[in-house]
Amino acid sequence: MSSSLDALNQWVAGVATLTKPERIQWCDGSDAEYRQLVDGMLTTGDLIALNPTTHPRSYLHRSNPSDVARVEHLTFVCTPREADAGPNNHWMDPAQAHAKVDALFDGAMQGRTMYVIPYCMGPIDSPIARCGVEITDSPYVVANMRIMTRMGAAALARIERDGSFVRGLHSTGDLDPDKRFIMHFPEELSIKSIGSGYGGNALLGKKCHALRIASHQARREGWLAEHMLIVGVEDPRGETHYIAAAFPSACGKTNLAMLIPTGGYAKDGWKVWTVGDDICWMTPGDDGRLWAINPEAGFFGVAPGTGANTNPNALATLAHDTIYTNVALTSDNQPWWEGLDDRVPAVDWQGRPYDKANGPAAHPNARFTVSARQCPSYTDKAEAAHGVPISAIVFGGRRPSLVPLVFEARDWTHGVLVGAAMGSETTAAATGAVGVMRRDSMAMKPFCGYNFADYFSHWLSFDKPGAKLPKIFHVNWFRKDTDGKFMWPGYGENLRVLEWIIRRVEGTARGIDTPIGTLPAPGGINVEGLALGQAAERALFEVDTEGWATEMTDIASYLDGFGDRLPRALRDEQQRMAAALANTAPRAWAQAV
Ligand code: OXD
Ligand code: MN
Repeated sequence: MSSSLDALNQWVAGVATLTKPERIQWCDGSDAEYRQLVDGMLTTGDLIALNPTTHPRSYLHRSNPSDVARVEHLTFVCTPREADAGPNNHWMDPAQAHAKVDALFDGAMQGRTMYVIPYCMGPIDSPIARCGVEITDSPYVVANMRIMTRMGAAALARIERDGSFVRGLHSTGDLDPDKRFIMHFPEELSIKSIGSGYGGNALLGKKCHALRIASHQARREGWLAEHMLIVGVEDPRGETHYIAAAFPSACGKTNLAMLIPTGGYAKDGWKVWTVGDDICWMTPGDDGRLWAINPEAGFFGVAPGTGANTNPNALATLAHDTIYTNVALTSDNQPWWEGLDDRVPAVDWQGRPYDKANGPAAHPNARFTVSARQCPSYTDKAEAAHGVPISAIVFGGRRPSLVPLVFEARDWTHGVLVGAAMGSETTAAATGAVGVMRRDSMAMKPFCGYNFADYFSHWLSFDKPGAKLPKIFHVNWFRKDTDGKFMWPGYGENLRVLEWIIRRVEGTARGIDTPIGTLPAPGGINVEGLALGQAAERALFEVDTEGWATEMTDIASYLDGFGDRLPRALRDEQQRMAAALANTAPRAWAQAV
């Protein structure tokens, strides 16, 4: 037996001694195993069968109402030195963290089945893919991991070949929020999560492995693990550019990844291909370009807001074989959420008869888990071992004011600053207040497994001789007018912005240089048929130099928080931008557009 399988067996035995399960089940990822798990959960009530005519083989899971989102304040990066975790993470000394959670894991699986899940993040034969093993006492987690990862026998065979794997230990514990911890030990390639059954806290292949542990690993090995969707945009000539875009949680990554061309774009033959909706692993290829894979095999998407007008591809994807979490039900047992349609639900996400006095029928962070292969726009290229070449990187957040619809960074270093300075309003994907503006560098604030200052240096290090790096852009779909209404229609119309991005990459679209970057030249973005109105057209394409000067001061103090560890080049870039803004007459750029 190989040494990695020996190590795996020893670890499983050690965990069993600690957690004392009634039985151990090694998961093979087969259909029969999935059926058996689902049948078991239907019996215990962990799953509720949905209307089999409208939603074949689809189920609802209701989580404990105290356990519906990621818990950033209970999520720790446990590096031997606190400074290595950085001000962007909560830190705990590894020995103390192990002791704290091991005490909670002691006997935690008594009377329960302990599942051992070998999984692969990425196509099973991809050199960019990495494997892990999750041990859990939650059959809901196993069923979700089967959809979200390449799980079972093939992954175990790869672990044997690779000789190493990430160890993830999970137990739902007693769901007491005071005994809930999501601990990461990047240097040990291990994760311990207890007290939550929620996806981002419990499906350890996703945020814990594919972002926090992988980002740490990627730094050491020279690649990038990012909170990005990957989308292919094919123009009428049949040329496809792949774009990787980082938006914070619940800011439209799934919608952009599944965009459907409408109007003239559909008529002219534009096509959009989905590679991934949440996570992107990128590595430099022999040709100097960045090549990317989606390490996941499914979508764990936010249901509210998903409808026929916003994301028809998602609706088609959800037609069958889907696990829903915390959605509402109609009287004939169909899943329902705000934004789906105008039916009135019968039962809310907590199983109570629907009463609007109790708030939304579906939890705002209600989710669907579904295989990517069910998505009509999913492309075979997502299964390519070497990945897809990335032409453009896009950053963006929810910015109701100031930030224009789109701009392009001057060069890689400026682009890294644009990503590092990203701000966004918080959403329901994590516990805590919603709608509060915070800096969320590269949309990785909750997910970077090490000090952001070192992460920025790592990003900068890709700019070296021979590199053919993607161009970097920033977008903002969330600009609001004085009545609080969105100025840009978003969704399918975002293809207009992607077209400009692609044309910039090809060198055929004109732009205007401004102190914040290059904006579209007048007429550069096709706004035909949108009836934006003059005020919106102006605001979406203006640079408010005074507002940006204030923004730069705020960015400077954010960067100060990283002290001496912050790379000099990033500080210089910020000062260069601030000086350019100071030397520019107020609103000059708005007039140019
Ligand atoms: C997610 C998140 O679940 O970012 O994707 O919270
Ligand atoms: Mn996410």
